[in-house]
Amino acid sequence: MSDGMGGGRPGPGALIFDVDGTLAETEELHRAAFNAAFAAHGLGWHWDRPTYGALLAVTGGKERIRAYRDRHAFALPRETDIAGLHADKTRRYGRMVAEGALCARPGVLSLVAEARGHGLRLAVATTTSPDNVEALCRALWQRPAGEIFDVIAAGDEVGAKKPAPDVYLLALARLGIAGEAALAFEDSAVGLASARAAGLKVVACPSLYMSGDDFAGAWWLTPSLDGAWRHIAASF
Ligand code: XBP
Ligand code: MG
Repeated sequence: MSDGMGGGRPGPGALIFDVDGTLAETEELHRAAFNAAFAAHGLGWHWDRPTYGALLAVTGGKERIRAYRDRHAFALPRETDIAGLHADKTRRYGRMVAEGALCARPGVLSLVAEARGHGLRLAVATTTSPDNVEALCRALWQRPAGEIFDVIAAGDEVGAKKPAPDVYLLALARLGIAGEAALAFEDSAVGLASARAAGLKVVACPSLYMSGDDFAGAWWLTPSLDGAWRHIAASF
């Protein structure tokens, strides 16, 4: 095994984390923020769990709103309304996160600490916005995102969102390493496909909404990241 960094230490040189569903079970809070924004804008829309579960196949909140509007032929007056509506949703989500509505998934905090302690670099490859990553890091670690992760790559920075490899390729480029030197962490088949297409091995840890996904192709499929560092250090 090589560390991908030329240092001779076994294991990966960097860990790249998905955010929603991987660091925390965020999607019920996203759903609440979408519904609150819809109500505030007088739209008469409400996404229940089955509706939202189906809509999660569309990655990205703006894209999800647009897909719902288009599928149901609801009229939103102008395209700009989607951006405004989504910005309102993001503000509401950020406030809920800051109020303490989320906690880390089991094993996440210790995995990040152990990887950091062993000299690995840490990155994020997410479909959500940098604002949401910031809010989540402050809630989970009580520290800014830039103190937890060396690199943050977000969906709006790339041409195509997951399952395209773009956001992982951007994270790798910012880390200055090749895909085989890093290990990705994902909760969904869409995220798994994105990371695999960028050349990464993937630890798949299905989230609540994604438990029915097909995770074939994962390097390691596990229900929890509790104790994950030991497995990774021994097996990568
Ligand atoms: C999952 C997503 C996101 C969130 C909503 O992202 O598809 O769109 O559901 O976030 P991840 P936004 O890659 O982190 O799993 O409304 O900010 O897009
Ligand atoms: Mg995810």
